[in-house]
Amino acid sequence: MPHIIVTGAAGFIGSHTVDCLLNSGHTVTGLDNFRTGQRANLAAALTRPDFTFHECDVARPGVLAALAAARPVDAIIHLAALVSVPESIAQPALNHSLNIEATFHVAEAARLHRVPRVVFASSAAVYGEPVRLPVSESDEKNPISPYGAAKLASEAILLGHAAAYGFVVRCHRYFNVFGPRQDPASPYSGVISIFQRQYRESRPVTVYGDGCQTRDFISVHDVARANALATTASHSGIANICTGQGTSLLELASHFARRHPAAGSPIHAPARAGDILHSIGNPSEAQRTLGFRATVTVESGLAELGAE
Ligand code: UD2
Repeated sequence: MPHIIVTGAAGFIGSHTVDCLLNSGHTVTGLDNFRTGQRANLAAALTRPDFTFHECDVARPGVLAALAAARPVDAIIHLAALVSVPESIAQPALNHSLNIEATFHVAEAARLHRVPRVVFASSAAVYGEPVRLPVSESDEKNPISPYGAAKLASEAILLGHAAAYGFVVRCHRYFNVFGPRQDPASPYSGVISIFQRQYRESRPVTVYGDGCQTRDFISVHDVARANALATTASHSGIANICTGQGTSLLELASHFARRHPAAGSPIHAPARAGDILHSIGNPSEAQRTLGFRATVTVESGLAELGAE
């Protein structure tokens, strides 16, 4: 059975990726330092004999390399990161360590221990405000945060190592990922997890700006499947992981309002500083190179959240 290391295994995307890999017959080693990940996210995985977990920090040199040396690895899926754009602005040095240096250690572990494939969690944040919609991988990259810049730099580090040392790297630029286990507690959580909690508690949601901004919301189940598919890719490359469909904040609020008719109308507040107006990805490269196509619509994804 292929053996896959997942960094950031206890996180939102990490834990779903672990579940998806285990359910498709892989042996998985999960790593997490619980900085933002939660042990509860791995409740199902931890009962499985084909899952091993290590509490450790992949930003520390040698940690990942030691694990890759201990047992042959078919792929590393590198999801451990500082995941918040505002946090990267408040703490650029921490962003550098967790998002750039940690990626370099992943590249080195792959080089030193002949790991044939690395899958990397990049982000639509590399584009900044997209120059056209839907945005394609070769379009201009103008990151507007240390987070976006670190993701772009990490792609380059991994692809350079891959070309020089002969392994395959797949960089996945995730758009707005949503689904179960996304922590709504932080003010910087994804808008869907925040709305879900507020509607459930019959509190009105806040829409920043006029609500006409659009996002390409993709289910975490689709993202996990794209990660698993990339562990057998034959060529290095970069792909948007998105649906190609935009949903405005007002449309999103009305989806929720239909499910929670008792909740009040949304409150409007000024647009958030640095907010991008429209973000919609072109999904064709992921389809061409991985055979990946998103299958979960926003409505069915919200139905799953509501059923929790
Ligand atoms: C997403 C990613 C971020 C980065 C960025 C790249 C998430 C959580 N964040 O940021 O990591 O990749 O894309 O461009 O996926 N909003 C409201 N009310 C709320 C909360 C949010 O109106 O209570 C609005 C917010 O102003 C924005 C939209 O909802 O226009 C989406 O906000 P978000 O924080 O979910 O994600 P985004 O696109 O800012």
